[in-house]
Amino acid sequence: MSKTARALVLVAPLVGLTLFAPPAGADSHNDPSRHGHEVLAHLEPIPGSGVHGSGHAEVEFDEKGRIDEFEVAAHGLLADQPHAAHVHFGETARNECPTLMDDTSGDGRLTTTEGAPAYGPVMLSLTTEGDTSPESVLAIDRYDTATEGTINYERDGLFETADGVAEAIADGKGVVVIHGVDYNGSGAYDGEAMSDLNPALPAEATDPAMCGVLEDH
Ligand SMILES: [Cu+2]
Repeated sequence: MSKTARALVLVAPLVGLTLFAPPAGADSHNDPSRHGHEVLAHLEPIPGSGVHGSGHAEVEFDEKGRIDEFEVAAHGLLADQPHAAHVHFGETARNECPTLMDDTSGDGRLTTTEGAPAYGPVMLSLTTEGDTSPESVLAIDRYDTATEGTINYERDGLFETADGVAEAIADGKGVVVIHGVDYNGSGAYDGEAMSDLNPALPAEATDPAMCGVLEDH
């Protein structure tokens, strides 16, 4: 704690101020005061994706630290196509959005795999119904379609997560990634490059489009 902060902590109770919220991450996950705890992400285009737009995501936790509400709103995505969206997290990842420094192939585009050192593997699939585990990573018929390029995703109810995933997200390490781009401007997922995740799909269908880290605000 800085000298100034320490001085303020000492002074604040004296003057009846409640300026200081508990430091993020310092409280226990079982602390009932964490009820309603939420983390937010500002979503920005992935470098090299050709996407122009923005968005945000919001995750709410219940009193036991489980995820019980997830919202994602974004615009500027390829219109009227499904967009897979996930929370990525990895113990050894940088827990951030990738930059063109991660473009190991040097083609000026980031595949999902090239972004992994930044955001890690898929830990939660933001499907509209059914399973939300990494198994649903490309369950494309259960992801939102971007009507006129806009996604408004909202899912209530407890999300099943593997051990440590909800905690990692609550602690600001989860990265929201929306996939699906249109490099050639054709208005559809096509082109000669194939996906690094599924060789039967065009790369455009799975390359990352937007990204943001879920953090306390
Ligand atoms: Cu993903």
